[in-house]
Amino acid sequence: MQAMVKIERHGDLAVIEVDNPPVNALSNALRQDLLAAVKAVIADGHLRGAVLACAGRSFIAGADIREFDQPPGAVITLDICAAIEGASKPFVAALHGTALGGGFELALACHARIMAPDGRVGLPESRIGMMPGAGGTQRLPRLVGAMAALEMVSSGRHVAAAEALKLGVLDEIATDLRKAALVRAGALADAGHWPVTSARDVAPVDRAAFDAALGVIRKRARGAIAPVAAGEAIGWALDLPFAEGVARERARAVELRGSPQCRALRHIFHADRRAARLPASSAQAPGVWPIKQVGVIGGGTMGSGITIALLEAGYKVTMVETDLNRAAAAEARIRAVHARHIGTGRLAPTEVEERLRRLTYSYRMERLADADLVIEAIIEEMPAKQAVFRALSPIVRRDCILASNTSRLDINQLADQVDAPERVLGLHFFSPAHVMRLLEIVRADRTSAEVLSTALSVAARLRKQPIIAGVCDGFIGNRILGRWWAQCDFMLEDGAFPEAIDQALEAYGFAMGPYAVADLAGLDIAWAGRKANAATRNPNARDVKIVDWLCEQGRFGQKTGKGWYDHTGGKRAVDPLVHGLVERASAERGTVRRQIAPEETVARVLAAMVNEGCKLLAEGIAVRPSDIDVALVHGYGYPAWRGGPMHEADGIGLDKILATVKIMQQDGPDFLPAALLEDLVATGRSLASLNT
Ligand code: T1G
Repeated sequence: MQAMVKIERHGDLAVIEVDNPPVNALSNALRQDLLAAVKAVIADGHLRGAVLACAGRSFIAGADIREFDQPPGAVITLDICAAIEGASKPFVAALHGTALGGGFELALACHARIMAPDGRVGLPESRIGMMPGAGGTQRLPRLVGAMAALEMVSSGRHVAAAEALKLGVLDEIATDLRKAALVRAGALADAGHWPVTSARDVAPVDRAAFDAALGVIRKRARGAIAPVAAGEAIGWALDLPFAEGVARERARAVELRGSPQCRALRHIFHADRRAARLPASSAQAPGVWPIKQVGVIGGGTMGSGITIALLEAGYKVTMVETDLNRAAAAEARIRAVHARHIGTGRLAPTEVEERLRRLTYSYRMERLADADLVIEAIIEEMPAKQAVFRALSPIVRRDCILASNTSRLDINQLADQVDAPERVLGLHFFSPAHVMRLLEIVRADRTSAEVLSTALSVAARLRKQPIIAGVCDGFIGNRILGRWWAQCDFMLEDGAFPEAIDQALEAYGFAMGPYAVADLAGLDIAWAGRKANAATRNPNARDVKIVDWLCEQGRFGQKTGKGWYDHTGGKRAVDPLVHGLVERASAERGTVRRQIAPEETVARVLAAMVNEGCKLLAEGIAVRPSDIDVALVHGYGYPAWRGGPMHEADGIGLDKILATVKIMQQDGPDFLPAALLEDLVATGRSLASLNT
C-alpha cells in the first residue's frame, strides 16, 4: 500500500504531503502517520521549517466520517494540532480545494496559512450534527473575532479565498502554492519567531450582540443541537483560557459524535451522494451527453425559475413563449430575481449582464433546433404537454433530451409523441426552482441509462440534489405528501384544529406545518386537482371537504389574505370561521371530536409517510429508502437532523409504525398496510438494509 504521508526535503525545509484520496479525510490510520511525520520533522535538526500540504483535489476535508461509529483511535487531531503549534520550527499550511473541519483546524494550528485562489475553508461540522473538536472553536475567534467565528461555525459555510483573506484567516493567496508556502516557512525560520494562534487574545466583542446572535442561531436551529453547541463553544473562547476552552470543546464534540442527530445527519450526507448515483442494476457507467444549449418552454413561475438556475450554472438558454405579453412577464420575473441578487451583493452587475447575455427569448420552437436539452414547463395538462412534445419532435435533433417539469403526469404518454422516446424523461423542479435544492429525475419506461446519467450530470452542474423516481401519480415526493396531508385532514375531522397540527409538526422540526404551507402555496391548486380527480376518486376513500369550503368562499391562502388562517394582519392568525368549518366537517361525518395529542399527530404523519414509502419501493418507483429521506428533507422541510422518515422509522421500530398503520387502515384503501412493511417487520429487517 502507498504511504499516506510523505516527507519531501527542499534544502533545509520539509513538505509534509498527505495523500488519502478522494478528499484526504483524516482517518485513524492517517492521523497516526501524520503525527509521526510531524514529530520526525521536528526532531530532524537539519530542518528549519515545514509546509503541510496535500496531494489530489483538495486539502484535508475533515475527519473521516465513516469512522464516527468506532471508538476514536490512538491519535486524535487535537494532538497533531498541539504538536504543530508548539513546534520548535515554523509550520505553514498550503491550502487548496476544500480545507474543512479537522483539516482547517490543522491549518489554524499552523503558524501561517497560504491558499490557492480557488480554495475554500470552513468548519462545516454542524451540518453533520458534529462540532469542531480539534480546537477550531477556540482558535478561529482568535483570528477573525467572535462574531465572524460564530457565523462560520453555526452556518458551516465554506468561505472562499478572498473573503478568508479579508477575515484574517489567511496570510496570503498564491497561485504557486507550494513555492509561496516554502518561501514563507523560510522567512519565518529566518526571523526566528512566528505567530501562535492560541497565544493571541480574542478581540473584545459587544457581549450583548454576541448573545443576541446566539439566540437567533438557537431559534433558527429548530431543534438541531450542533449549530447551537458550536456557537456556544465560540462563547467559551471569550470566557475561558485557551486550554480550558479546548478541553470543553473536545468533551462536547465527543458527546455530539455519538448522538442520534449526528447519526441522522451522516445518514443524510451519505444518502445525498447515493441518490446521485444510478441504481446498481443499470448498465456500467453509461456515457454522458454534452449539454450546452438548453431550451425552456413556458416562462411562468416554474419556467422562469428553471431558466435562472440554468443561467447560474453557465448554460445558454432559449426560452420559448407563446406571445409578447407572456415573454415580457417572464423577462420581468427573471430580471427581478437578478436585481435582488445585485441588491444583496450576491452578484455584481457585470455578472448579471453576462448571465442575461446567454438568454434569448423566442416565440418559435424552431429556434430549438440546436438545443441539447429542452425542458417543458407549461400548464399541467396532458393534452397541452403532448402537443408540445409532438411539435418538438421534428424540430430538435434526435439526440436532444426532452424533459417535462410535470409534478405528476405520465411521462410515458409524452414519450409516445416523439421519435426516439428513450431521450424523454421528467425533470421535476420544486418552486422556486432557482432556490429549492431537490430535483426529481423521472425515468419513464423507455428512458435510456445514458439519458438518465446525463440528467444526473445536469443536476450536479445545477448544484441540485437529484433523486431518481419512476412514473406514477405524484412521483415520490408528492405521492407521499398526498398521504400525510390526508392524515392531517382526517385529524381535523377527528378533533384537531389546523394550528394545533401545524404546531405539533413545527415542534417536531418541520420548517412549516402543512396548513401554513398550503396557505403559502395557494389552496386553489389543490382544489383544482381535487375537482379534476373527483371522477376517479375511490368511493371507499375517506374524503374531507374543508378545503373545498374554504375555496368556495374565495379563501385561497395568503394571496387572498385568508385561507386556513387569517393573514390580513400580516401574521397568520387563527380564524374562528375555520374552526366552525372544521367542526361542521366532524358533525357531518358524525364524529364526536376528541383531543388529538401532538404525539398522535406526529405518529400518524410518520406512519403515513413510511407506509407509502414502502409501497413506492415495492413498485420500483423509488430505488432505495434513503432516496425517500433525501426527497423529504430537501424538498418538503422534513428536519434533516431526524434523518428523514425512513431513517426515523428504523429508530422508532418498524413494528410500532406498522401498528399505527393498522389503525389508519380504516381511512380507506390508500392506508392499507404496505406488504413490504409487513414483510420487514415479520423478518426483523430494517429499511436501512435496503439501501443499496
Ligand atoms: N469523510 C469520509 N468521506 C468523505 C468525507 C469525509 N469527511 N468527505 C467526503 N467524503 C467522500 C464522499 O462520501 C464521497 O465518497 C467522496 O468523498 C467525494 O465527496 C476533527 C470532527 C469535501 C466538499 O463535514 O463537504 O472534521 O460517495 O461527492 O462534491 O473537528 O464531500 O464517492 O464514495 O461530496 O467534491 C468535517 C464533508 C468532518 C466535510 C467534497 N468535514 N464533505 O465535495 O465530492 S468532522 C466535513 C464535504 C471533523 C474535526 C471534526 C464534501 C466535500 P463517495 P463528494 P464534492
